Amino acid sequence: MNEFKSGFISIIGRPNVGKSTFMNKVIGHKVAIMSDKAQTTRNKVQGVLTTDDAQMIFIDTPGIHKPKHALGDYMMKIAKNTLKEVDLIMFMVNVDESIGKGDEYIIELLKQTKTPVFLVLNKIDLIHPDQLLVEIEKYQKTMEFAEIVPISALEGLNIETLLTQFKRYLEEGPMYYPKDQISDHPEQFVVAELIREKALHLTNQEIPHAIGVNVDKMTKAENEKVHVEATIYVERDSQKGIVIGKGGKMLKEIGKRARRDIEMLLGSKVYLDLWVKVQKDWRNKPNFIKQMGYRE
Ligand code: GDP
Ligand code: MG
Ligand code: K
Repeated sequence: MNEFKSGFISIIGRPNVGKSTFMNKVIGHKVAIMSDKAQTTRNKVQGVLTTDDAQMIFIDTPGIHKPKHALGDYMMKIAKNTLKEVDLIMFMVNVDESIGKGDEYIIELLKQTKTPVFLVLNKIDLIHPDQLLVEIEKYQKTMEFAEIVPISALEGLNIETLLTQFKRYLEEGPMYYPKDQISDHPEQFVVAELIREKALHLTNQEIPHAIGVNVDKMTKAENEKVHVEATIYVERDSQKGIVIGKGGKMLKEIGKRARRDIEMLLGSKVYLDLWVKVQKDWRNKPNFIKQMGYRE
């Protein structure tokens, strides 16, 4: 019989290359949050894939970029620590875009770590096969990769091959998580992220990254609905107006859609109580960020 292998795999890549899409495809549950906007994933989200002979624990690293404000610094620290601790690094790029400043910055970081780095070229469904070879050559000039694997996370192309390659690099190890566990994330954080996702999506571009969500309370009495109380934080009064909408219409819609997803996540009926508060400049206040659950 084969030995059981296990390990931690960090997913790294600039925003919108498809990291969350990949996680969702592989894990098959909506744990990581998908969005067209940058930086939706702001905390480590682990997805656990358990097969007969291996367990892979994926960590969805926050989008690395040159820090612009306090939250940026905070994210960088999380990312750097993550890279040191994991067994494998999966560096994902969008093969349909040329190597950007963000990629170069990540490559500089990756060169400083001893952990094996897989280059995963995502979105091959968008390019001609000839172009793929050209792109591979370009990346090969930047640093030494353990493996280079082209995939389409969206269409599920070549993902099995990638997982097989991962397994080759993992060492014998324990089953860290029970078979049926897909995430070690506190439910409250996932709930907050689901609400944030709806708010971002519905207010579309009007409030790019000024929204934070905190779950203030989550309780369940026997045989009753789960009661969730959450606050949506914005930076300005005008943004509060947008999130609430005319006659509360927007907030109602955010709540309706978030509740649907939370019910799926928890497998239980949910009563969702949403509040909107203005907290000026919340992104630049490290203490406030900590209070909201962005852990170190
Ligand atoms: P993240 O910021 O790296 O987590 O990226 P997301 O997973 O949120 O994906 C960003 C966008 O790229 C979404 O609109 C996805 O549907 C899209 N996307 C992800 N993977 C693929 C892919 O393989 N092919 C195509 N065509 N689009 C993709
Ligand atoms: Mg993401
Ligand atoms: K939170």
